[in-house]
Amino acid sequence: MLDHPVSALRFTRLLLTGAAGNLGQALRPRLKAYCGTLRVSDLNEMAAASEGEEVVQAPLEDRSRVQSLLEGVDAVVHMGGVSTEQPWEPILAGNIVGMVNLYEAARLQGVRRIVFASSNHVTGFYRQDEVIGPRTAPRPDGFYGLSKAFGEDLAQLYWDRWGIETVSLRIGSSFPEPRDRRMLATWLSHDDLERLVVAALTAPIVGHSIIYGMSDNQATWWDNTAARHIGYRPRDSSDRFREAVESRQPTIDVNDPAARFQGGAFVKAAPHG
Ligand code: NAI
Ligand code: 15L
Repeated sequence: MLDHPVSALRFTRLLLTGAAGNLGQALRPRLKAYCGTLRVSDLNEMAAASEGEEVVQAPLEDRSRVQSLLEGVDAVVHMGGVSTEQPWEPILAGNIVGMVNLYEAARLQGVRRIVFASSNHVTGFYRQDEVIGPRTAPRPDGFYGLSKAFGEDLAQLYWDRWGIETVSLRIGSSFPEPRDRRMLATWLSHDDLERLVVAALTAPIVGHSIIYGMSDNQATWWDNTAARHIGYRPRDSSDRFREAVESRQPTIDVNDPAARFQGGAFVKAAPHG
């Protein structure tokens, strides 16, 4: 949790989807500093509403419930959906139909900005010895990454056609600490996640911008120069965990696709497994 929010109470009502998930739970107490009312939503049960909160349990694939979900909302932080490689059906429901429902509801309810949790798995089939940027062509590493690429294209359509702004965050690995050698390059601390989401919500003009969600890690595969206008400056780094991670995982097998490609183990995850 940041000590000094850049601006308190900028929004009347913010919607946070995926509030029962890992990042939703991390963001829920943090986002309260930036709005009068925080509406939180998920497919699964969430903690009861505290003061200044509204809790709405709803599946993203239910069009009419998503319509009501966006009523009276200034902006959306969209963390909800399938977050790993899964069979196609739940990905279709949460990440494809759910995204269309969310953007249609935004259009009909007059919501002007969405911060979309995309993923580094949109570009998971670039190699770990390549440095790419937000404008590099997608190379998804599975159905999950493909669904996030769809989400980014949908966001672009709603900007071009209806002027709804989106920042698509290609989040790396946002956990309390990096868990393995790959995450030394992909790690995004929860404090930097908050900085990134707040920058995406408050930057004056974003159109549809794509930015990799990472901390200031010494080794990185992503160059965010093309998204400097968002004003995100990470303040954490995976470097302080390097020694511990490398001693836990002293070697890597360079012939293993999980060590060759940026998507790590996702590049060999069985979609129907
Ligand atoms: P998570 O799996 O813990 O949370 C996702 C939440 O979305 C869950 O609570 C789930 O119940 C909800 N959800 C799933 N399908 C739904 C549906 N059909 N309708 C309504 N809600 C549904 O994932 P996590 O780690 O919190 O990630 C949040 C978002 O950030 C996800 O969209 C994920 O793809 C993205 N992301 C996360 C990364 C990370 O390092 N944690 C990295 C890259 C992207
Ligand atoms: C993701 O997109 C997943 O949601 C998350 O669970 C992590 O595995 C992350 O990518 C990653 O690439 O480490």
